[in-house]
Amino acid sequence: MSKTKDVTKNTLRLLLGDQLNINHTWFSQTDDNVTYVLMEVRSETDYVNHHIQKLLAFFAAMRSFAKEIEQLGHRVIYLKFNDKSNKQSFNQNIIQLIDKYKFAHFQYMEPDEYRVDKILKDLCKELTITSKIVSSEHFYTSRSELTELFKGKNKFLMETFYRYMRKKHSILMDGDQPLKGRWNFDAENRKKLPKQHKVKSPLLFKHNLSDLYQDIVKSNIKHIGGVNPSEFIWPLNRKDSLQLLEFFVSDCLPSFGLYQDAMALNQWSLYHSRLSFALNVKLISPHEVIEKVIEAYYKSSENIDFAQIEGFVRQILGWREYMRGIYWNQMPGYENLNFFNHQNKLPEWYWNNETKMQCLNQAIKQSLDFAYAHHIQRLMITGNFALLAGINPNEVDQWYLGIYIDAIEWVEITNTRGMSQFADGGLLATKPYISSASYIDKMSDYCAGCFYNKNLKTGDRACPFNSLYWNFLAVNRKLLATNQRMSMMYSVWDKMDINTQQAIIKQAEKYLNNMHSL
Ligand code: FAD
Ligand code: DLZ
Repeated sequence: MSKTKDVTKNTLRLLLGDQLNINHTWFSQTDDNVTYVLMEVRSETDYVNHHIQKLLAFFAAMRSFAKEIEQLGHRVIYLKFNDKSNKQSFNQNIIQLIDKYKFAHFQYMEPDEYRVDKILKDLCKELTITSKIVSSEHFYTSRSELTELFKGKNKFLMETFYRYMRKKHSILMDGDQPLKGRWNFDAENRKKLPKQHKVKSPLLFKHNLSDLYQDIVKSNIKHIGGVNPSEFIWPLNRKDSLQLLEFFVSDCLPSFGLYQDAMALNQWSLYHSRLSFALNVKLISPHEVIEKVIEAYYKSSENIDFAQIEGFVRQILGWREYMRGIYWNQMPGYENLNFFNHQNKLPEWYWNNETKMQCLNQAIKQSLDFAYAHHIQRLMITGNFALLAGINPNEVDQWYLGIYIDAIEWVEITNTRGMSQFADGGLLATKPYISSASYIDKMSDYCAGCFYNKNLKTGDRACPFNSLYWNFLAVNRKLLATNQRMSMMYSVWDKMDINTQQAIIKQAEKYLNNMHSL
């Protein structure tokens, strides 16, 4: 550890709110010539209407990380959102700090978001001191790895990418073949939750963030959703994150894949890991999560079926890295895609869950209560409805980016605009993820007791998903009929008599014209 401070070597290193990686080489030794800065800025809090739990989680985790590295002996500047000297944007604060402390070098880690990447690149062009960008040392892949893998292709199949990753990193492999002889165990997974099945209560933390909450309210930072700030439930530091991983492995992993697509009334996270926030802010790494899960399998393969392990590894090694690759392949421009030219407004009830559709009511209520919904709720309930109802993808993105604790653009927009809204015309999904009530009923108990009737396509009590589903197919026939994977649905539609078809379209139009009161 160097104790002398040389002004000519004086370096400022920026840490973004999602760069809380204590295992980064930057922290392997202390250096008095290096100062770290973390900043809570209104440019980041105000670009979307965030859930209050997301704001609290980001700020509390950033504050805790700053304290941790300071205790290790690093020099740290921390700008709180209500500090008088805070200029409220990354670039203005950095310029001010360089001026004040005469830093001679500026360094930052690769941001995960294109917008922030551009802000910092533009800033570096303006600075009169030297600057350097380094890896965040978090992901398995580099930003450009997917682009290189699919060079010359116009379809980027996740399955191809996933197999490449399994082989490259020797994960769940037997030589060059997949362990257990298959790449995919989806057929064994994805069951409905049996009646009377009891899921153990999730591990919830109880952090007291009352003071921070009061300060946010006082500062008028706009936000949505509810919270009990004196018992904040999300992991805020590395210790919490590791504990949550332990809980997942012991209590959820044995049933993860099996009930991965299940949905149930009053069960907000089922067997999901709820690790996405900790992962996305880099409190925990994808490598250690995967290693822990595989280790658990080898320790007790009699309790944990291989299908569960493969299902989970696919999410992190496959989907997560794949989405990051797609993001850097497609940005900028992805944020403007609108394949179906959807222009409808998001119904008001997405913000207050006041809808009679029980599935949407449940998924939105828990999103407002916990800043969390699991994948199939995001895809097949809120996303499915938005797509069938022709909502403008900009509005859909704003909602997803604001409401979820784990929402950072690189992983939000690819999932929302790409996977869920098919706004990229099928770059990453081979067909739109849409369904009528029958899928929702198959995978959940939401339809029982709902105001609407899952079996009806027309009439005042007909489940809106039914007519909207067929209407979507009819309206978008030109864009979708050439897709082989849609042909079965079109042949079912074509077999309906014309009167039935007309009645369904009329019903859908009625619902679309009254979407806000559904
Ligand atoms: P688990 O079900 O336990 O899965 C484990 C981990 O796998 C997750 O923590 C996550 O890191 C990774 N993972 C799983 N599915 C995906 C996926 N499709 N893409 C990327 N990583 C995945 N995930 C985000 O992290 N941030 C988002 O903003 C986000 N927005 C989404 C929007 C829509 C419309 C959809 C359909 C999905 C979105 N996802 C997003 C992906 C996924 O729904 C969440 O990662 C998951 O629900 C987080 O909960 P969990 O940690 O309990 O996940
Ligand atoms: C999401 C978020 C919020 C709400 N606030 C901050 C902040 O004040 N300071 C910060 O450094 N980061 C914040 N973030 C995360 C960023 O908006 C952004 O998504 C990531 O840093 C991009 O990689």
